[in-house]
Amino acid sequence: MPVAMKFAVLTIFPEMVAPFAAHGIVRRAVESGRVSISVVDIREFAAGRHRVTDDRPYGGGCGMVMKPEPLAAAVRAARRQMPEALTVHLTPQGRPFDQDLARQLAREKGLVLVCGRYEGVDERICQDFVDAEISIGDYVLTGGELAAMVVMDAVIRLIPGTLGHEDSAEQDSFCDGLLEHGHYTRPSRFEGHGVPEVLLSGNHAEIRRWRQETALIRTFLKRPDLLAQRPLSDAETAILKRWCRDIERLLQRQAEHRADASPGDQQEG
Ligand code: 6GU
Repeated sequence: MPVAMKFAVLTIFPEMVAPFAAHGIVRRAVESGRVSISVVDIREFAAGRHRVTDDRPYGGGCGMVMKPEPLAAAVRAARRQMPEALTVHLTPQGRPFDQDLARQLAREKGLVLVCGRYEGVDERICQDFVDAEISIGDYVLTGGELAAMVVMDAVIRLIPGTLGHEDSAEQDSFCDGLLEHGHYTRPSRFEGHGVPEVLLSGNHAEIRRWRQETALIRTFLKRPDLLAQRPLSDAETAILKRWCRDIERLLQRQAEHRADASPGDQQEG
């Protein structure tokens, strides 16, 4: 099995990243040879007896900055091993990571993931040694390691053959821009709650329709922003129109009830 994707993670905390490759689907991807993950200790590229990787910021201020020389040497060494790889710096200043970007990265031959620590890395590294900057969200982490693992996880599961079922990645949340429908397994009653009848019916066309409908309505209720930027299919438009009609009919019936009620009843309500 030729390696489909090579990762190198550059960090001063290799022990934090190493266990990532030891579990679940990621582990299987590595063991099958589809994926390789090498964790590179930036400190090994630092000079001197103390192998210092950070220093005080020019201009003063609090916090430390990662020195450029060890980072540059580590990036160069990783690129020598993986000449076709894209070098990515994980930073809150980067492009927001999402499923589209994960799909894009899954087409690369390799990724060199540069994890910063302290207040940041020397700006000259950002300019000259990095092809892309990625952020995993609008919050601040103490370092890029968790972000690198998030990116690797999302990318690895998109590499053909890494998931058990070949079609699993196509059925994901976000694959078609919607959240997923709900999932149920045995028992059929749990603490007073049943399972939607249709899922027990064995009618696969009906089940597909139910899943499509609940995925759409759930997305509308939980993440309307996802629908706003995505064209609706004819079937989806029909589903939403039917819900609109049902809601209008309900409101109409309520209005009729109020009109039927006597003035005395109305004062009580
Ligand atoms: Cl990539 N790094 C850090 N340090 N904080 C973050 C981040 C990355 N993405 C969101 N917050």
